[in-house]
Amino acid sequence: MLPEQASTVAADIDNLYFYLIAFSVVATALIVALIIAFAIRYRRREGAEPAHRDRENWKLEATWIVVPFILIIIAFAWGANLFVEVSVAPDDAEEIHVVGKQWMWHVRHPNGRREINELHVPTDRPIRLTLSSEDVVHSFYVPAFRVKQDAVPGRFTSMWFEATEPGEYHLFCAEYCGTDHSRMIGRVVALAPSEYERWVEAADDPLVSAGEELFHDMRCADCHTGEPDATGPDLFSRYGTAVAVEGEDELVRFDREHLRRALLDPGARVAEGYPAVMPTFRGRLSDREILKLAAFVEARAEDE
Ligand code: HEC
Ligand SMILES: [Cu+2]
Repeated sequence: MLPEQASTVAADIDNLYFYLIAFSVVATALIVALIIAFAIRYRRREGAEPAHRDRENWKLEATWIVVPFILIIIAFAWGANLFVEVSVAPDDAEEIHVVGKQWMWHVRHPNGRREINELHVPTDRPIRLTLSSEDVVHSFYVPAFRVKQDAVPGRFTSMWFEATEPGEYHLFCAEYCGTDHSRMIGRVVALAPSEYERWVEAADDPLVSAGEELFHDMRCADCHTGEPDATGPDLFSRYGTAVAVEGEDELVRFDREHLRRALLDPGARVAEGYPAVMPTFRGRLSDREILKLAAFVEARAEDE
């Protein structure tokens, strides 16, 4: 019913939540039941007007004041305690910078490694994210960790978590931020600490990261999502292979040159089975930018 619990605070937060729900359900049921029972029992009847009687029952009065009071104070103390725990990062937390921008997340690791719409973190180590925004308010939300924090332009905010289970988790923008808000999604990849070290130390080619940013900025990612129902083909699985082109018997090799031609003259070679809706980027992309895009597609293709 709930997303998996993949951080140190997730179980505590769920337990508090269940406690509040249980309290509300029991209190509501009790009140509704009493209203109905009293309405029937003391309804107005012909010839049987109930007489007014003064009755005092201090025990009953004390019970319905003291019991809910204690239950609510428990919720308050528990919630305040948890709130402080979730708000204050441990001193030894590792700091990662995250910048929200319509409509993507830029991530920068302590050693300078960057990524987009993805956040790699080690498990069993507290991580503090320092968030900011380049344009409007976004919100960094990882349901499996039970953490969410706004990224606000003109100021830094922060959040922290400690992942407990290696795996991939959803990352959502949880603040409506414009047209493509619903597509401002990504993933958090929790790796065992040794694997994270290897990942973060891996060479980060500036050409590739510039290409990745262009890929998002030029909206390539809108059509080339990699999903089976996407408008355009999955470039990363096709790059380096021979692909079928409309109206040609022979397959053509998907290399840098094919990519360049697809961008500058998309109508000339249309991938078989796809509509010819790829816009031309002639005049909108410089040769250098095409090189960056090619470097990114090539690097991602090698990863897969
Ligand atoms: C409006 C949707 C759309 C956008 C935006 C878009 N493409 Fe495409 N792209 C397509 C479609 C559909 C095809 C397949 C038909 C074709 O080849 O013309 C395609 C084909 C391609 C191909 C050839 C793939 C193959 O397998 O033969 C490449 C390379 C490519 N696109 C790269 C890009 C890059 C890089 C960008 C961003 C600068 C981009 N596209 C933006 C829809 C899009
Ligand atoms: Cu957003």
